[in-house]
Amino acid sequence: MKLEFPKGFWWGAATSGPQSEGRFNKEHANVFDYWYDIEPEAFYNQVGPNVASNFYNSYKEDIRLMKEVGLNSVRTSIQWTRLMDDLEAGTINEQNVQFYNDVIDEFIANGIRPVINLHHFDLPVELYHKYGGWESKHVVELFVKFAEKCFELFSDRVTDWFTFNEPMVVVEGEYLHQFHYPNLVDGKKAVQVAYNIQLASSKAIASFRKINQNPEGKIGIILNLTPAYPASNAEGDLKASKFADLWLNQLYMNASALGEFPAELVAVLEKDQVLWSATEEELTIIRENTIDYLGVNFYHPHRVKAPDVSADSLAVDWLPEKYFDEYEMPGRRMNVDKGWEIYPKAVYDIAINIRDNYNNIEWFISENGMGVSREERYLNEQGMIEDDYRIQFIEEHLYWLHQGIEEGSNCFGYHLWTPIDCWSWKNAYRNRYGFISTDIRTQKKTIKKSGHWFKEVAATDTLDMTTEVR
Ligand code: BGP
Repeated sequence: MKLEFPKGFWWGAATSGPQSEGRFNKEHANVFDYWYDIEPEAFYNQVGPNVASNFYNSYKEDIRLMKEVGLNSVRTSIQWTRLMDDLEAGTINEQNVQFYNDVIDEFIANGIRPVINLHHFDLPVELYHKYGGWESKHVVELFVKFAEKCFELFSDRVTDWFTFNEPMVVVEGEYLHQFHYPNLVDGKKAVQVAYNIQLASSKAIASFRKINQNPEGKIGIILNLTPAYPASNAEGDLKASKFADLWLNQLYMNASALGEFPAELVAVLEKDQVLWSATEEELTIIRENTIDYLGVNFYHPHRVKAPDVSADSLAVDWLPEKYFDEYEMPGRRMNVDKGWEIYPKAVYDIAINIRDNYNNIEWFISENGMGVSREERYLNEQGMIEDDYRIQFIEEHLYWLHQGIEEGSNCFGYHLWTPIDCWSWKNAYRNRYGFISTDIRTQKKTIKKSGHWFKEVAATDTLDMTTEVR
């Protein structure tokens, strides 16, 4: 079966500054840099972000490899902690401006569209220590200063911009589930942080509209828009799924794409006395500065059920999870290494949701991928990793994406996480996702079987399915 994708489709991959560059020549530390400095044992094999995949030093060779696997677009992020000199004054570090200029020019010279994101989990830690990080509206202003510098410096060549990667993961990691420094559990703060990040995104978009130098320029946000499937049709499970969808998906999706937070969510937060503090002026900024397009990261679905314990018996003050519990569906198909369910059809459900509920806004899959550990198990005699499981994984997701496009969803691309195996936060280099492998001792990089395979798909805009879709 051959599936044709629209001409001009983005065939690419995504990484981020903090996960690929390494900390070379950086004046500031982000929350992960700092966490590693104070508690290296929290990271898999005690490997931190100091070298990552060495992109700061090897970007020329790395981009050449990305070209070799046929990518026509690549997302990375500009690190706030690298670009800026004085965070308050909004002054820049000239040497690092040069670095990002060189990277952008190198992508363009290799025929690769640079897609630039501004925040990928990398809050400067000093802004947490001084102001409470995203709890503070002053930090929102400092982020906008950084964003404005990026637009001034690079929007002559960069046409594709995104404000935040997975803001809900920042909320969960920093304020609910303890996987991003400062590892707090505080539902009320989490709600304010969720709001402040949306405000930061909308304000950055407002600045973009004034500063952008390129008539082709567009700006959006990257969301992990993951369906929250109910465990059953029982009323409690449906209610749980409804709230999970409001909190996990609609909060950012509605505010970013439609300019309004979902009224039902606001009503619940108000009733529970945890609603964010917002001014009319801020809400107007959010209303008037919606996104041009959207990136969707999809790895695994959420499955939810009615909570086991009654909400009022929870020990902590307020948590969104008082309204839903995670549900492990019997017989679910798993990527055991990462512990995530594999459910490719969700991509179709996402496509239809965007088509029907969000004015069929333009969007692309900005991350999808399969993290596998000890991939050297699959090395062949020529030294290439034969990652047929990854080819199958991509094919199945592309199949359902294609189906969504056929039915009118306005999707313009697919990016794998990630071009070159990179550093994965707490998991460090445990699970590998790339088209290209990295030997972290020598930094030798080698194209995997999936990379060679993808080149053909990208060159022809055609997927010749070898996998039976399940
Ligand atoms: C996404 C992040 C990426 C990347 C990816 C893989 O949520 O945007 O930065 O890390 O997940 O997940 P992990 O690194 O946890 O294996």
